[in-house]
Amino acid sequence: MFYAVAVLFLSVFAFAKPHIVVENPWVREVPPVSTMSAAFMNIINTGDEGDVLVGVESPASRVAEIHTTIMEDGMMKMRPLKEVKVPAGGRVEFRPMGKHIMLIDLKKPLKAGDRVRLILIFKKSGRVVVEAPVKSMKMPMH
Ligand SMILES: [Cu+2]
Repeated sequence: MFYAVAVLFLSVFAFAKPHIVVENPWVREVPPVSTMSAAFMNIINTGDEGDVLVGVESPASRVAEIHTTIMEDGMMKMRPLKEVKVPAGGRVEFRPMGKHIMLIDLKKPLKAGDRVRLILIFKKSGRVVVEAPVKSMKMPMH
């Protein structure tokens, strides 16, 4: 009985924590001559504390960056982001024409059906590993 009470006490008063869930990750198929691609996903924080995405790594490319897309002088441009906040109970969408993970200097071409490992690095949750399928999408790059 004392044990049950102690466990309840701990679960109620444990430190608040973020809990990161990654939904629907995918990577855009690119022509064999292309050395860049982009990855997309929804990042959801079901925890009770905010977290921050601070970096990305992937064995598929030599560099991976967090980018956003902005309109400037009537043109779409990409900008690197140092971090992306994912508030408690919040959801951040990475999608074409918006935020994305830029895979730069691909080690080999990405074909539909391939899988790409992405390691999302969060300030509090640490490294979250995602396997993202490569999908063909007839859409503009960003
Ligand atoms: Cu980009």
